[in-house]
Amino acid sequence: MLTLYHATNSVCSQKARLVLAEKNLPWTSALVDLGKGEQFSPTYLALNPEAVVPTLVDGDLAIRESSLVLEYVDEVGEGPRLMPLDKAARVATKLWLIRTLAIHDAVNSLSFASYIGAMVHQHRNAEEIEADLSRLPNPQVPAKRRDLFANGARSVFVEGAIGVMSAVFRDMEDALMGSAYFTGSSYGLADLALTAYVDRMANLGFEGFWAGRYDRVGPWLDRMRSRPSHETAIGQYLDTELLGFMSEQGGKIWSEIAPHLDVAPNHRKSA
Ligand SMILES: N[C@@H](CCC(=O)N[C@@H](CS)C(=O)NCC(=O)O)C(=O)O
Repeated sequence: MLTLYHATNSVCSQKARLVLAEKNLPWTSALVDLGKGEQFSPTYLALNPEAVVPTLVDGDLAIRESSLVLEYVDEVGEGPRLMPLDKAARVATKLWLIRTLAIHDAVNSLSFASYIGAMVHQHRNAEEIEADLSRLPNPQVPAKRRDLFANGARSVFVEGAIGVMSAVFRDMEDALMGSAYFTGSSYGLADLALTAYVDRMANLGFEGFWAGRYDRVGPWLDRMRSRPSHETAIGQYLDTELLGFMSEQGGKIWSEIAPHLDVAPNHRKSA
């Protein structure tokens, strides 16, 4: 039996739960409460030294990195493969999976500049925040978080995130030209991997990245949200209070984001 170490509202955990739902595989849930610092327990660090979720455990194999989890579950699960068989579609899928590292970093910056930052400041004082940051194994992460906590939407990381996501939505629109899915005529791993990030952007009230600019992204998100896997993997873990908080906090920084949407290199509106 597979065991998934995951957190309720983490985008990478959502990806892992989505693939388990799409492949209809049974799994044991091991929730890791990031707010309580459970990711730093010696038991969890032995599975995932980066102290991040998700980790999928299959026997004595611990799989870290959500994109690897997607590929692994797709391979071990029965039923139609979510990794396309067509060579070009497979390359395109792998490129999107690699790109999710940058997308994750950008969505993480936008989340910390808005609702996560607000949540942390509601529950922790400055000393506690520093103590939390000092436990993070990757020294680049505290530097980034300090900047986001101090500068919010004016952080250089938000500026970078806007550029990354502007280019991502432009390329999504191009990929959706002529097909309902990112890598061909059927739902695949690229659609699955991107769902959690676009869903988070919409929950933060950042639909302006695509609405009125790229006509195919909104309907694609609606299609992803109408799949039963969305409720199983994402919807049931989000309560209305949290959704309200996310959109309220996202709304507070949107006016600082919107004027910069065209900073993506080679930005162009699709015909
Ligand atoms: N590249 C990793 C990123 C994992 C990651 O950063 N996970 C976040 C949640 S989405 C996390 O565990 N953060 C821990 C923390 O904020 O302390 C993956 O895709 O699995």
